[in-house]
Amino acid sequence: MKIQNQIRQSAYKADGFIKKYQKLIKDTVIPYQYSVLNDKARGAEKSHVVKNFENAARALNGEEAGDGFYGQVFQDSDAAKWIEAAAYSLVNFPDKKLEKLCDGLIDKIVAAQEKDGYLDTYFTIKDRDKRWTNLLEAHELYCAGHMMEAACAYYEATGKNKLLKSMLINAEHIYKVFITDGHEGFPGHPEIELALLKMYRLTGNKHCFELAEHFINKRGTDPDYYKKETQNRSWTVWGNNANDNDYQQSGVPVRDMTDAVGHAVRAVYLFTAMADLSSQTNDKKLFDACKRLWESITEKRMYITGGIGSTVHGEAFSVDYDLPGDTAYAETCASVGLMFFASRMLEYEIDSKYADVMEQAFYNTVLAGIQLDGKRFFYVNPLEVVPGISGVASAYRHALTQRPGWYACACCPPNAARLISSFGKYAYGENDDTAFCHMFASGEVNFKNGVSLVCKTDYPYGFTVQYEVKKGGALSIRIPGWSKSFGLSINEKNTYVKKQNGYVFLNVNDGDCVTLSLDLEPRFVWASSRVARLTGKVCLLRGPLVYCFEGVDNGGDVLSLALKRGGEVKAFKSDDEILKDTVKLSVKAVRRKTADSLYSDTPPNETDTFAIAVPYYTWGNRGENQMRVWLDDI
Ligand code: FUB
Ligand code: ZN
Repeated sequence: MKIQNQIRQSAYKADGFIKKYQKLIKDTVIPYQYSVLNDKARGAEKSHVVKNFENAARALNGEEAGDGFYGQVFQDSDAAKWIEAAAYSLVNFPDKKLEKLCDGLIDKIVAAQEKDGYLDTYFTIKDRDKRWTNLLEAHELYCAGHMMEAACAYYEATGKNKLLKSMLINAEHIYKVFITDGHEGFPGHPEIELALLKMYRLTGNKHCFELAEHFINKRGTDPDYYKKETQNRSWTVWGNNANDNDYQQSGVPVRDMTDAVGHAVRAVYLFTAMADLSSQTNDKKLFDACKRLWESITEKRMYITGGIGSTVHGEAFSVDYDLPGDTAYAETCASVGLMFFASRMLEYEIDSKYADVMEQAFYNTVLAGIQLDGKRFFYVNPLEVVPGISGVASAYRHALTQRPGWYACACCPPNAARLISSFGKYAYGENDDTAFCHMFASGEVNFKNGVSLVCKTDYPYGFTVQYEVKKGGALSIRIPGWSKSFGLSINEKNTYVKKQNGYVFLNVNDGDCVTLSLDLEPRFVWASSRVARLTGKVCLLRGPLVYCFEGVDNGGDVLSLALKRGGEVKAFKSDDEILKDTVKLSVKAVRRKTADSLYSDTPPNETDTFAIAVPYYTWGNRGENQMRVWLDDI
């Protein structure tokens, strides 16, 4: 079986929309996050993550551990994700100063590693005897996984192997604990599985592979494992319910899983590793489980924005068709993880449905996670907010109307940063024979089959994609499921090519110019009537972008707006400074003005109007106001 893989980070040099975002990450997000990690960002939640490493190193030297440990039990992972984002960014935009900052932080991290290879500041500072006694809650394997990913990215970016060496030693330590010495546990929060597989790909280290396989296969084989673990310890982090096998995806072995349940980020990180392992070992049973889980998510449990996790309770999936917009959780990390999952599914099976979702999650929820100026971030991504209720009333407290500067639980901001910086890995894929274009991203890309292209497009606002072929060969391009029709020309000659699984397969020559034209018309989209919250509602999309209505464009009130079915929709360049370079939509609508009283027997007074919609990812950038993705359809 020929597996399609992600391209190397250095194989893609971005231009256009993606380059602008990667520049924002480099110029603003990475420096800002570095200042947060060092507790130098004014007005942001305290992080203390760098101090935690310094204090752990002190403890290892037999000194007092400074001001001790502060933060979440998984605070170390914020530093890891920052290094990973910085590493990708160093490939995009070489920068000696940033590299020095990374080297300095890596020195501090490695200094906090214990002699036996263990690395986790929470336990090194607080209580070394408690290591590996609380896999359910304590995130040791999760933190190790993130640090392994950072180590791989930094080695690939710079050739420097200090962190990689240290994480290989850490992996050996974990191998000893879980395989040689037979610890019965498996990760409470999956992450290390996908990271170990990355380390294996990079270094060929067999223990990394075995350990990943072990953790994946072990999960769910003893549904009582966490119960026993909890009984065997006298301490807890949050008092997690050890019987909630859905929450931690531990009730059944992975090959028997059917529905996506529990904590959404944990789920998609696990499924990513399962998909990766299935393609590396050609394990059809495992891949079939991944397919069932994929269908469970994308056909019954995913928001139109590519957000997942319908409930704040456990940051989790709930049940089929339960997709409330106003109380949605739809964590930014979960959509990042969904992209990981999609990308690994493509390795086993080329099918455009995976890249369609990858794109949906990216252009809507992941980008919404970052304010347009790169300084504020959403953790939760609701599809409707009403100031005064959202972020205030108890059921809505998590659904903020504005992005905060940082979070006490800061998993999302660096996650979005690492994803955007490595966008090329998701947009382009390859095997020895074929170059794959899964998403449309301007810039130059060089594949291992020898194909070299320059892609030119204004995507996601322009729907012509041009590939100038510098070196020819086998090339496959995805035709997005949302595009009702498409045109393909080679050297300006219309060419008919049949789609296979949503891709066209071409053989291109040096100097060819391939042009793909996609549907630019805005689309009305309705949800299945099984989604109780969305009956009678409609939303607007153009290309991959979901649109939403904000008060600021609509006289301060979007709650009284309804859309006219089939009404003309006009796309126009945004006239406003903050949303410059975006395209807004104007659509025929009705304003339904009600009486002032809470209830009235006077029907609303209806007047025709135009409603203005903006891309969902840009919402909340112009002050606090109402926002709605779905409006009544009349
Ligand atoms: O537990 C680590 C991370 O913090 C999770 O992935 C997020 O959902 C948040 O709970
Ligand atoms: Zn998060």
